Amino acid sequence: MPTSVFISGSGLWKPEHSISNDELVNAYNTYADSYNKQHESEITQGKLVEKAYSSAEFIEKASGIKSRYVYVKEGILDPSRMRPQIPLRSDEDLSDQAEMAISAAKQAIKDASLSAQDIDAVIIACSYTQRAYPAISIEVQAALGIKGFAFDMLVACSAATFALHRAYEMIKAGSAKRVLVINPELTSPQLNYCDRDSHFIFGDVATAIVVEGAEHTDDLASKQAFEILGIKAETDFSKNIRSNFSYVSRANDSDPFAADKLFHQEGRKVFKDVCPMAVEHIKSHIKRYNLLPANIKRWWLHQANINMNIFITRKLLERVPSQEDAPIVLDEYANTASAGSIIAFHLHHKDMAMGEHGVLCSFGAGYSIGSLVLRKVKGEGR
Ligand code: CO8
Repeated sequence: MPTSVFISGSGLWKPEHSISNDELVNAYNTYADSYNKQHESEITQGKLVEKAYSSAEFIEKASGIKSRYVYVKEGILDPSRMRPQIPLRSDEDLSDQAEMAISAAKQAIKDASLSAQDIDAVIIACSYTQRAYPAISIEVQAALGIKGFAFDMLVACSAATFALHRAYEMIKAGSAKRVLVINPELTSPQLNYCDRDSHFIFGDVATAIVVEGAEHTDDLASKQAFEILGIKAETDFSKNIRSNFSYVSRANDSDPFAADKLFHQEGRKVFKDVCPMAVEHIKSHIKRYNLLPANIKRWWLHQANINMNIFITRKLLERVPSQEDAPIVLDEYANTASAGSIIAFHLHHKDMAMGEHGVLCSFGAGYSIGSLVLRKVKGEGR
């Protein structure tokens, strides 16, 4: 059984299309005008509420988001549609999510200096899978020619960290040697582009990480590696971030595409509830390894809101965090659900020196919080 577990490679795939705040707001405001005109009499009678305008300035100030990548742009900015128009694929074709996942996975495998045949388990971990079965992970496993086993798991914002936890445990238990954790976050089909409170929040992306066990870092093919010192997970039920999308809608005789079936949240409440939870969670986790916040070189935090991340790292460090302390990727990527902290890790770890520590942490829907304490043990750095 390997004595230690390492992250030896990472990958990031982003769609070729992006939407700026201005583009999004223009489309929404045109839609709002047409909605208000169409429902003028109900609005005057107080039966319906007038749709207020969205604002690019509000979005950037409230969230730090300037732009987002989208898998398919067509349809989203059409005021008469307000959702992406993703062509239906046949059962013979690779699914959209498998295709996204494979692009990120290939990069991660290459980054770990491995080939697909070296992997023996695949986890697809994200907020939604586009079908219930067969598992997207098994489709990816077959497409990459990986032996062993694969499964899908959904934990919303914490899917990626919770899957890394499972990979760590599987390696420690000896049930797998090298695990590929992939996060194809196809969020745009679940976003309510007709709701100004949430239309700006999410973007599409796929991330991947290779987790492997070894006795010594010399046994790893990869040129760089982070040892996973430990894992910590926490959940506390809350209805404040919710999607009621369900296969049961058919039996409920309810509209499967109604607003409550799409992402919706009480953003303010989430902010207030989750920030203190995340601070306490991280403090107690790093304490296990006799580390204090000042000993952590990098914070790869969940990317939901810039003000949330500043609040959390400020409480931890007792000073204003820099981009080097806690990288923010929201401006370019927006909230990519569970992939956010992995994007931050992927883009911002190569410069770290040997022996330096970092914390990867997700927080959000559930509520759920998942963290990993990492130490750089192989590779070039400063
Ligand atoms: N333009 C202009 N004004 C707006 C807009 C807009 N687009 N949206 C809201 N406003 C208005 C509000 O109506 C409100 O007006 P009033 O004061 O008249 O009521 C005013 O602006 C202030 O609104 P808020 O108090 O809501 O503004 P906040 O400063 O709280 O910012 C945020 C809103 C950005 C949503 C913020 O609350 C936030 O980010 N909170 C944290 C939420 C969070 O972390 N959520 C986790 C997300 S879930 C997740 O990560 C994974 C889920 C699974 C994936 C789902 C994929 C689809």
